[in-house]
Amino acid sequence: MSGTPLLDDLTGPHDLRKLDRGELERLAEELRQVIVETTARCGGHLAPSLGVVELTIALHRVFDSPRDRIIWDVGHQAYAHKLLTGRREGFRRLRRSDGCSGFPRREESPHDVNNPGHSSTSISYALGLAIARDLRGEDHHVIAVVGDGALTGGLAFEALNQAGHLKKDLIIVLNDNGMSISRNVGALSAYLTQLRLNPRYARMKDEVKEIIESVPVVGVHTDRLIRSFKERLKNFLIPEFIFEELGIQYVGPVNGHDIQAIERDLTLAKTAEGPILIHVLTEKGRGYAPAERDPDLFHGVGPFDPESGKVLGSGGPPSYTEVFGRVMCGMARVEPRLMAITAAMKLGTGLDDFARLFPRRFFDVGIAEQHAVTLAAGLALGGYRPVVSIYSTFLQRAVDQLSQEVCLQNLPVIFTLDRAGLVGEDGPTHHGCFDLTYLRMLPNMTVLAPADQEELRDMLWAALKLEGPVAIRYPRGAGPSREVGDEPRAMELGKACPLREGSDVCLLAVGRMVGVAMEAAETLSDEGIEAAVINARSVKPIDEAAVEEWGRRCPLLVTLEENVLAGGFGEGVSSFAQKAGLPCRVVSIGLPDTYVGHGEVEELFRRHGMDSASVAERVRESLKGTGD
Ligand SMILES: Cc1ncc(C[n+]2csc(CCOP(=O)(O)OP(=O)(O)O)c2C)c(N)n1
Repeated sequence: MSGTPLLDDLTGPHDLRKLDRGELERLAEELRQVIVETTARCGGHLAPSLGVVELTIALHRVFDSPRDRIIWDVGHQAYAHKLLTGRREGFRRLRRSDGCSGFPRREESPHDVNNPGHSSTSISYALGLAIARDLRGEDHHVIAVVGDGALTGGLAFEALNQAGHLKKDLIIVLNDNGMSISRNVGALSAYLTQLRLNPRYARMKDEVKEIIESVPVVGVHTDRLIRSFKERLKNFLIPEFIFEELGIQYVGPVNGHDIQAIERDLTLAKTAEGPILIHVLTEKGRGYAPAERDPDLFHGVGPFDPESGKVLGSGGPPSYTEVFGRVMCGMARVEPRLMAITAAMKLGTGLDDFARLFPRRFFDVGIAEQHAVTLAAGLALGGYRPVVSIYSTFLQRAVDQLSQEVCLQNLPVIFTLDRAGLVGEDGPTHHGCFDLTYLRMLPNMTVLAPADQEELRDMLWAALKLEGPVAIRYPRGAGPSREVGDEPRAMELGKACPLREGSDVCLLAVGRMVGVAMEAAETLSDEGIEAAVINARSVKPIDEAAVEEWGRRCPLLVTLEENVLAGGFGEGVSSFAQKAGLPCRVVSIGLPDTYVGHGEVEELFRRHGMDSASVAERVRESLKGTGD
């Protein structure tokens, strides 16, 4: 690796203005070098960050951050921004608990305006900040940097709608690389491609505008006719009018790897009145061949060999995601009504094979979780069996649709929530810590959590037979199953599964916590404390018969879940135990009422008293209090 003299000398973004053209290009190379080298060690969002290196340099040269406010949508592309704003040291331990977050964080730097992670929020934030600025009589700029993928989210449109109406000074930088995580989808994406690929529009638009405006208008009736004709002609010839019709000036497209060209347009935008959108064309993964070749894989990637681009540590037991994808294909072969829906996460949710094998039964709706759930409701009303696969954290977006559109009508929709529980390095915006709470509260919903990948397979097949909504949540990565065959075992939904006998304490565990409970039970056994372990499997309904039985056999019932305690499994068990008048004490172990930070999963488990040693200790302490 060569050195990074220019980056080493930077004390802050203001120093960027001292660099000449050649130096800026070399700085871009240095930034790429550090980003590749760091993500190769720590994992992270490589391809999105490589794509915006020149854009980030230009933004920090033209604007005066933190006085001017730069808001990154999702925030996964902000690595160059971090490096240019004095975080070189923390960046070395990117995404580790003692290093920089992988996303902008207000607590990390005054240059980070907000704490993003979920998509399509930047224009709303920016509009709010622009309104606040005007009310306070301030005069700084507000800039939202939003990707073409993020623009497929309904929230972005809600913000554009109001921005065009309020006419506040606001700069929207559309970072268009044609990619969401995978290739972007939808009519809007096709429209942007048209703008991108057809330079004719850029060349012609001024001429066309001039010609149309010069057509004379005479008489009221003719006036209306000509006006309408002019509008249609404009829309036909100059498709960027979609933004202009919304009241947002459009500039571009501009080459997103030409610092000077971007600076020209950004400088122009500084003097514009009202909202303005600059269409910047970038290449995802730019400057690192493996990421340019495979931007999907390098969107968010674990550690890899920087020379070859080979991802390290792949292979091994199948992940829950892989098992889900495989079972979906198996179920689709025997159930012709089965449909699969993803919200821009085809790869992440394991639906790539399904999409290839059953293209007419697969829908990528873009980053539109609310729509995904409602689309499923429509398909279910139409007689189909949709499976909606969304990460636990992103399904939070659609809680209202889960309630109103699915549960209220008791529709047979299967939800699979990948990345449930702690996800580790991506941190608080990405942990799936709330799903048991927001799913449990919904009438008609069945909520399941497998303890291993084989159980996931069995639950999916069992869920297919249910006539109402069912949600299955499982963690990131692999579980204890080494291999998973295709043939499902029969599973009675709603029944817990005893794994270990014991009469001193009963550990009633959900999902990944089953393994932790088993380990804790072994430790306790060595000390003469015999713990029963039950795999709860079903969080709703709770297996009340099992709770009753074990609550009468043991003086202490300990629930374990990878979810916040508020409204979770433990609360459900406690309230049942109280109602049934069980003689046992109930102690609940789960995540606290705080947002858990970023870091390795094992470390986060330890920190929050969820590893087997902490669980064993909690049991010892609690037994002291039972009086036995
Ligand atoms: C609500 C929500 N759903 C899904 C995601 C997962 N996600 C992260 S980045 C991304 C694609 C974003 O594409 P784009 O905005 O074009 O940015 P790019 O990565 O191409 O730079 C998705 C789907 C998310 N962050 N938030």
